[in-house]
Amino acid sequence: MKKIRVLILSAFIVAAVCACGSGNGEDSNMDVSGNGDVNVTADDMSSFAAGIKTDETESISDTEFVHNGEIEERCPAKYEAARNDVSYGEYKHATYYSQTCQMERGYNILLPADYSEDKKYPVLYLLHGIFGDEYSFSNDGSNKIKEIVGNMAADGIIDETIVVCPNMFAAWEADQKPGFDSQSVLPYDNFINDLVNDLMPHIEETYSVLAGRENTYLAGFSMGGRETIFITLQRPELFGYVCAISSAPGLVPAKDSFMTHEGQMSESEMKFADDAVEPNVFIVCCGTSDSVVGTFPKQYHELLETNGAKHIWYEITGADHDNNAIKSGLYNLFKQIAFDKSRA
Ligand code: FER
Repeated sequence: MKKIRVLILSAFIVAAVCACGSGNGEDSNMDVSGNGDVNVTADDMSSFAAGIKTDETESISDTEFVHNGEIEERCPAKYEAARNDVSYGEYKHATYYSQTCQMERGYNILLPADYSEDKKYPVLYLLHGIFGDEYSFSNDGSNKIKEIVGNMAADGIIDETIVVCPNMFAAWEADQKPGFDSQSVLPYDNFINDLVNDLMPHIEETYSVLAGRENTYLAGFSMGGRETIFITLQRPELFGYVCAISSAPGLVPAKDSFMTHEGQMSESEMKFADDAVEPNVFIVCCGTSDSVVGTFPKQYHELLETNGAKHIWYEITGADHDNNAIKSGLYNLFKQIAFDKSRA
């Protein structure tokens, strides 16, 4: 199954690149519309949602944790490996009513194993990639989210943390479907409204969470990384710690092999408002071998830098559009949180 997914995705990427280069798309998985945009009809797009599947054979460095502000490109084995003496949380599915979408919507929540109403916890909102839903991360054990958050808390590096995995496709009509064209990505751009006005209030009412930006974190992969940057720039007062991993194009006008992007904002708008409270930590990262979003995350970094928006940029040598990037981003986000809070 893993190999089939990789094959379908690889074939899709090659076909999309060819379709763009030649100006025609006659592959059976493709339907290239008159405006040059690509509509995906392949059934299994889960590799986009949560990253290209990797065989877990790569050796990872394993040094002692050092409490400093340095980025480590790879998540150390010590933090992604399941330990016998640590109890990990389990994902639970639940729903909330979204005024934004006018419908009941689902999310998965990873509560610490010993979650108790007597304690209060920080919350990480974690956004999936295109074609994904609230199961994209919870159904993929190889992203090691449970292990990374559980091990770092067990070692006392971070506080026990709740992870919320929403469905980022905030459609307002039942027949809207995700795809590679301007109309089909609008529900992703609408997620900011669902998150801020519906999901966050629901989480804060339903679970024992710590309020405020110091305790509210945002991260996302690919399409989720793009929306993470968008939401952070729009509402920096809500999120103190942010990580955008392998972010998809389209935040600013662009054209890639999948589609032409009108852009959610202009290049010069890609910054915080002059009087904004900025996040304490804002990471933008990407693998150096990303076969899906290429150098778009680097372009975002350069624009943020040009426009004076403080952030940390790093690359994960050799990582593709995959869980190596996701593990790295999450590990480094938690490491930065730990270091920043230790200095407070
Ligand atoms: C695009 C390239 C990649 C795009 C989205 C993606 C909407 C997202 C990939 C992913 O989420 O894995 O042009 O346009």
